[in-house]
Amino acid sequence: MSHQIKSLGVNFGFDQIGIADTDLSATSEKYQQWLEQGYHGEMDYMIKHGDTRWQPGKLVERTIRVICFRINYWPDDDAQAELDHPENGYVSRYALGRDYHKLVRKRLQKLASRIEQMIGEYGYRIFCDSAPVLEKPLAQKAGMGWIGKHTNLINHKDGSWFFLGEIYTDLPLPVDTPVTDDHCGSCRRCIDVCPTRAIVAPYVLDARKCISYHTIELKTAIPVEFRKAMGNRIYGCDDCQLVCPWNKFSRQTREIDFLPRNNLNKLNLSDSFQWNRVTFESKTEGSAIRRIGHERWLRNLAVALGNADKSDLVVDALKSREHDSSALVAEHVNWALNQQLDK
Ligand code: B12
Ligand code: SF4
Ligand code: SF4
Repeated sequence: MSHQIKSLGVNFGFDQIGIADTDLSATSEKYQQWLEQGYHGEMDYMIKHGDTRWQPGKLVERTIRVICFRINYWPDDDAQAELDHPENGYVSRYALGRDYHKLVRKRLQKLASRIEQMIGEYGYRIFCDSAPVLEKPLAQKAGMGWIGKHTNLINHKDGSWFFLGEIYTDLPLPVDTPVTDDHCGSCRRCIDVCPTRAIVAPYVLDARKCISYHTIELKTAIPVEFRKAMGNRIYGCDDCQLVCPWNKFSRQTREIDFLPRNNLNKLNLSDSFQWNRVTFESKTEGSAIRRIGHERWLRNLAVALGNADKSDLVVDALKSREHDSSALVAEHVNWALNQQLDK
């Protein structure tokens, strides 16, 4: 049955499928220490749900196995060139195409129903980034890779440009061999390249310092001390993965829905700062970017414009929103104008 499920998974477009048991006791202590340090910042949902996070059987009754899935999203474009182009805004490679939450969940639901057609009724629940699920430790147990010093899961063949999803189930499937080796060795490129020094120790990320957190999760003002370091990153950050030697040989995703839409990989900052709410929603339709909303989009872009090379075009774009009705946007525009004038 596990062979059948795995080949079904491949037919559904997943790049790897592995099976893990539900013993996450090795992770729970580290997770709690991480919370105690306050590294989760304003992500209050990380505190909720108590021990259901490391006891899958408590989250979904009778769960004894977790079928883990991995799907590559690397678009195989010149990400570094985009990052080096200060007039353009850099969007994380994961967010250029269709929102993975929707795509992965829909696909896992279909797959779970197909299994039901094959074997009859069984207990299951699907997840993708959705609930108190320790996706990386589960995938590591399912034999898909190791957690690198940048804290993403790395697969020795495919690097780290992939999403994770799971099916919790009561089926007594045979488990795969966990990856126990750490192939980071003495490398520390991700730690050294991080613009905001967010990887505070190998394998430990302080989310409060991470640009991905600032541009996507944080609902309030971006702390001033991180704004310059943000550069032109307007949605998420890829630097720690771009330098990782394991990503050198990443293959382009097989999923055309993950390829860039609406030129989101070539966004001119001044132009996209003029988008009104309607344009923002239409340009980001179906994309994960839409989740942050127009106001936070403008907040992020204002910071990037402040960091752009000095130009009248940039100053004019900023001035057009100097008195924005959103106090959040207006404050970031003000900061950005001061940056431009200081250059
Ligand atoms: C919260 C969250 C974030 C937060 C915090 C990130 C983090 N590292 O935890 C923020 C907003 C910063 C974030 C950013 C990103 N995220 Co995110 N995120 C999550 C989420 C929802 C939970 C992760 C979690 O539980 N963190 C809590 C801490 C405690 O976990 P941890 O850092 O992994 O720590 C573990 C290990 O490092 C280890 N550990 C800790 N200390 C020590 C010490 C030693 C000595 C050792 C050996 C180990 C060790 O144990 C810890 C507990 O398991 C998951 C989805 C999910 N439900 O799992 C996606 C997820 C991890 N994110 C994902 C992605 C794609 C990203 C970004 C790449 C997006 C982007 N381009 O901007 C960045 C990457 C930033 C980075 N360097 O990690 C993918 C990762 C896929 C992969 N290949 O691993 C996931 C799995 C979503 C998905 N379904 O695909 N994310
Ligand atoms: S995503 Fe960016 S800011 Fe966050 S740890 Fe990686 S390099 Fe640092
Ligand atoms: S850059 Fe080096 S240290 Fe960081 S995750 Fe990749 S191999 Fe590990």
